[in-house]
Amino acid sequence: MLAEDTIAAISTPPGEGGIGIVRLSGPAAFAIGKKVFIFAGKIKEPQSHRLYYGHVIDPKSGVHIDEALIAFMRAPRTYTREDVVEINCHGGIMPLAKTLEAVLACGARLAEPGEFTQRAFLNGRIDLAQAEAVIQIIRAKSETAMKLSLKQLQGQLSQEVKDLRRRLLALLAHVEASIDFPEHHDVEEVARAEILEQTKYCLEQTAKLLATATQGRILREGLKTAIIGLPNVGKSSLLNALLREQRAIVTAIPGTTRDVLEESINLGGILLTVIDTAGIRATEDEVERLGVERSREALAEADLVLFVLDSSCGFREEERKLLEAVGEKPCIIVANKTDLLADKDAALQAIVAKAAPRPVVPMSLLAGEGLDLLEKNIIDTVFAGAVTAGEGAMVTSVRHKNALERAKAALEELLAATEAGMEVDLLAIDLTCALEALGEITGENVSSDLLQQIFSTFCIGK
Ligand SMILES: Nc1nc2c(ncn2[C@@H]2O[C@H](COP(=O)(O)OP(=O)(O)OP(=O)(O)O)[C@@H](O)[C@H]2O)c(=O)[nH]1
Ligand SMILES: [Mg+2]
Repeated sequence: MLAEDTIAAISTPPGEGGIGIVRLSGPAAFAIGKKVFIFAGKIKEPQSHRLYYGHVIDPKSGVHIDEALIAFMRAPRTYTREDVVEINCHGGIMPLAKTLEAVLACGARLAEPGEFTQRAFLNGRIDLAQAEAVIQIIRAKSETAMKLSLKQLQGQLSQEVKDLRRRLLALLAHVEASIDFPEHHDVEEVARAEILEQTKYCLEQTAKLLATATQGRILREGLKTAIIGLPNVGKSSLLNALLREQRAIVTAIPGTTRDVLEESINLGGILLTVIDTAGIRATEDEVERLGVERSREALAEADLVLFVLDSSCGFREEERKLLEAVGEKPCIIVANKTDLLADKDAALQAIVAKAAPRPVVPMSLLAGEGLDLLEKNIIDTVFAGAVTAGEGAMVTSVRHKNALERAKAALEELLAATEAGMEVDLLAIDLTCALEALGEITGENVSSDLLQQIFSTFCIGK
């Protein structure tokens, strides 16, 4: 399966830095590395996985291009399982471009985005879910996202999916035996009992994995949090408090915020993408009306809604209507401006009664009160108190979620068909469907188009 050509790319980000790396992988990597490099000392044959000092040269003229370190890494103990060479140059645009040019002149081909990782997958070092975890690690924006992706790279999700596939393959073998030998009725009887039991188990496991998908996506991509409310209730003040920075303009004039403002905050290792919106009201003003439209869009896309109200105004009729638009989304009521309340308890009780069952957090953003309680409530509402990635495998990608949904549907069909005493050949069809869907996750069963699509989202040089 090993590729015949040798690929090369600049593997460090563009721009200036202390060092920059040109990486080569493939059968000619060592030969090309030796052509473009002269060792400082007398080295006949470099050892694998060691760094050597010397100069990168133009292979035609012999002119020095840069002072550098080079490492030769012998297959299979490498990222791609092929021979790999890494040249550490100075991290500038020119030395890297010139070094890349030199290795290309010696016969290497410029790598496609993600091609190094694709080779690691094709050469069987990692499966597809693990390859996808590599890019997730690179893109991780919070500690939790990073931990989650690392688990996936270590193969936790893959193990669970492979276990399910192993069970279903064993079933398929049973079923095919009874198709091939229909005169042996006992084979079929055993097969049916076994199919029932195993299908139930696999369905349960698939459902368990699917149940982690929403939280998995949020932990990886961040929690989309929309601050919603009527004008002048303190939405922008809340954004500023969460950011601990005067980001949004706050004035006593209703309708101050005209556009949505988006900022990221880190809440105990979780990424929150907080959106401050224009206060929602009917308005003649063209700019404000467009802002209100965007507020409604932000509301529709949110994972969590922070619904701010001015507690000195009570729970207004427009707020009841707006809360209806929030629907079943996780939502926390922020009862702001408690500093203006004469009888705090009574006023809050009235709000709690109208907002139920949603939690109400009393706050005074002016006095800086209630922020801790709100942050605790956010974690409780979305993560049921637990923000860690948990013990078991977690589904963090939409692609995996879709595949699991298809596997689940096929298993449900299989269960129903088995219970209804359908022909064994029909059961084989459902089994194959479930197997194919699961195989898409780990890459046992993927088209080259899909592979192309997945790896093209990678960066060049990875
Ligand atoms: N008394 C009191 N005033 C507050 C409190 N929080 C905010 N305010 C004031 O309320 C006014 C409106 O605050 P903003 O944060 O701009 O409100 P907003 O909801 O973003 O308003 P729009 O963008 O116009 O929809 C400002 O004058 C704030 O100083 C509070 O806890 N107590
Ligand atoms: Mg505002």
